[in-house]
Amino acid sequence: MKFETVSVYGLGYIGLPTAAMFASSGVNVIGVDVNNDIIETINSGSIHIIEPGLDKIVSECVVNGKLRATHTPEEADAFIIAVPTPFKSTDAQIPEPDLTYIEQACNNIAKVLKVGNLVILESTSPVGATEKVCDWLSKLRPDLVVAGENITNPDVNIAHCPERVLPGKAMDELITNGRIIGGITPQCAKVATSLYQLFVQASCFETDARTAEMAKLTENASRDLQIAFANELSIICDELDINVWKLIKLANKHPRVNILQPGPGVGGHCIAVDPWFIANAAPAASKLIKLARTVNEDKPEWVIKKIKNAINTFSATSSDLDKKQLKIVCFGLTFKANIDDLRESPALYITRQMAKQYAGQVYAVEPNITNHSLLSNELFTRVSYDEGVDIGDIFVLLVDHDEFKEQRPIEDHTKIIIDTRGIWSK
Ligand code: SAJ
Repeated sequence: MKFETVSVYGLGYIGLPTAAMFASSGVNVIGVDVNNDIIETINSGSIHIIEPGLDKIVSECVVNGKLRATHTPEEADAFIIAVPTPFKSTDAQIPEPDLTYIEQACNNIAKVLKVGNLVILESTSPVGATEKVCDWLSKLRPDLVVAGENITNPDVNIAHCPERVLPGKAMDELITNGRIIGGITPQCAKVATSLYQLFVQASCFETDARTAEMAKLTENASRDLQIAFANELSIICDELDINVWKLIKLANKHPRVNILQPGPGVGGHCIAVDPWFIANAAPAASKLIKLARTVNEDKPEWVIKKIKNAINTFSATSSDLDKKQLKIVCFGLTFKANIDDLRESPALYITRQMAKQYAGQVYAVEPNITNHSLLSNELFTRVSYDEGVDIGDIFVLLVDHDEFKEQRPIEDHTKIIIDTRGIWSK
């Protein structure tokens, strides 16, 4: 099948890099988004997110006419849905996935769908979501035969091809990562594979849609579990006065052991979310998955308790004036190293909680957030690395940005250091 035009719904962290990849392989790409600011930014050749290498490709493809953004659906050969799948806002113990954005994308695609089209769901989705896409589209377009079980030669092929790229390395990983291609039928998977082969240099592994949905959730749940193990170890080692990073380095010398790194908690919009999609679908059977989530969700509170203990230690040996002038400096606010993404960041949560309780005494160093309006209404004060080092009494290392590894470590032994990432804990 020939793909001359591809339309990508949702121009965020996944949709825009994917749209840029198709456009740079010579396909005409129409990006569709609900946000007018995003549409204007892209049509002017710029981007609204930070992803190394993306700005150059977008600007080239906009100039050569291969990529444009709009909020109105237009005809295309293939449609890719890359919209968010958040939780419903309920008080349920296990959060429930919200497929509203996928349904809205289907409503729009249905307006321009035609015989021979391919529709791909890339958004991380609970098991069964791709079948729902088939149901929605066939109800909206009864004149078309939409892919489904036992339907041979449908007018519209449908597949789930989950995105699996690491933020910060998306442009490389889009090309070099293997793809899981879950067709509603084997024929749908084949058609979808031929689309991704336009730019993916690694293998495309074909399977059914439900297995592909579960595979993506499984990858992130597995990482969550491994991080939970590292986080639990860090708490145990703190009680036993053992350096957890040295311990992990030693244990990892075993040929079959590969423990991940502890941190202040798990952030981002993937690993902290996707395991709940499994737990929501099979609550009784997902014991370990739920427990790992709880361990990782509790870690920021443990760090806060550590900081409060440090404040008490400082206060026990200080004058009333020194207590009043105590300054806590938090290093890093993003959800992980060397990115500008604050979504679900445990570092930001910890800094905000401290700033609420110690008004005027909390400072933050974050070299990667240059857009100051993003953190303009915070109760903490932003300072440079050097200022932070000069003014602080308690230093809390929350994100292992390269800048923090490269710059001078804090040498003054009268200061208290809480290093949640192990880069200063020598
Ligand atoms: N983290 C640790 N210790 C570690 C590794 C990570 O505390 O050893 C923390 C990070 O600091 C961060 C969080 O976990 O707060 C998540 O970071 P990450 O680098 O593990 O993952 P993400 O969320 O940036 O991207 C993940 C990736 N999934 C896997 O590696 C299995 C990526 O490939 C997915 O495409 C992405 O989720 C997604 O979009 O689903």
